[in-house]
Amino acid sequence: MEAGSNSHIDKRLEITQGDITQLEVDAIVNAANSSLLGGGGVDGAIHRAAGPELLQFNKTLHGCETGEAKLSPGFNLKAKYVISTVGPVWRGGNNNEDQLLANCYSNSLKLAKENDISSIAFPSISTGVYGFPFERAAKIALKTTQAYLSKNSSFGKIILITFSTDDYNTLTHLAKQKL
Ligand code: AR6
Repeated sequence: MEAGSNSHIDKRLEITQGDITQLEVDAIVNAANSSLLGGGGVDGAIHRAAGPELLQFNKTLHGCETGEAKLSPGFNLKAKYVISTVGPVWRGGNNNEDQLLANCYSNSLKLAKENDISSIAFPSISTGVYGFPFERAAKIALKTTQAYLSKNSSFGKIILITFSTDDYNTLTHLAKQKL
C-alpha cells in the first residue's frame, strides 16, 4: 500500500497512514509517558509541532497514570486539542496490559465527549518504545473504538493512524475481519 493510503471501516472509523501532527481534527491523542513532559516517538513529534507552550501547559497537569487521559490545548497544531494518554509498557502480556491499553482508548474518548470534541485521531499507543505487539494492540484499538461509535451515534469521526506502511496493512487487514 502506498504512503497516504486510507480506508473507511465504517462511515465514522477511518484508518490512515502518516504523521498525526498534520491532521485537522478536533483532537489528536498523544502516546505519552506519565510525566506528560515529552519524550521520543509520537510524543516528541507532537511536542515539536505544538510548540513549547505544550510543555509549559502540561507542567500544570501533574502527570497521568497508565490508562488515564488528560486534555491540553493544541497550540500550534492544526488540531484544537491534544489528549495525552499513557499506554502500558509491555511486560509479557500477563500484567493487565490489554485492559490498560483499552482504558487508554476509552478514557480518551470519554474526555473527548466531555469537551465537545467530535473528531479524534489515535496513534498506535504502546506499540513503539513501550513494546506492545502491534497486532494485539491493533485488535484492542479496533474493538474499543468500534464499541464506542456504536454506543455514541452523535460522535463524528475516529481516525486510527499508523506511522509505517506495514502497520497500516496489518490494521486494515484486521479491520476487515470480524473481531
Ligand atoms: N505520527 C503517527 N504515529 C507515529 C508518529 C507520528 N508522527 N511517530 C511515531 N509514531 P511511541 P509508545 C508511531 O514509541 O510505544 C515516548 O518517548 C510509532 O511508529 O511513540 O506508547 C513517550 O514519551 C508507533 O507505532 O509510543 C513514552 O516514553 C506508535 O506511534 C514512550 O515513548 C507509538 O510509538 C511511549 O511509548
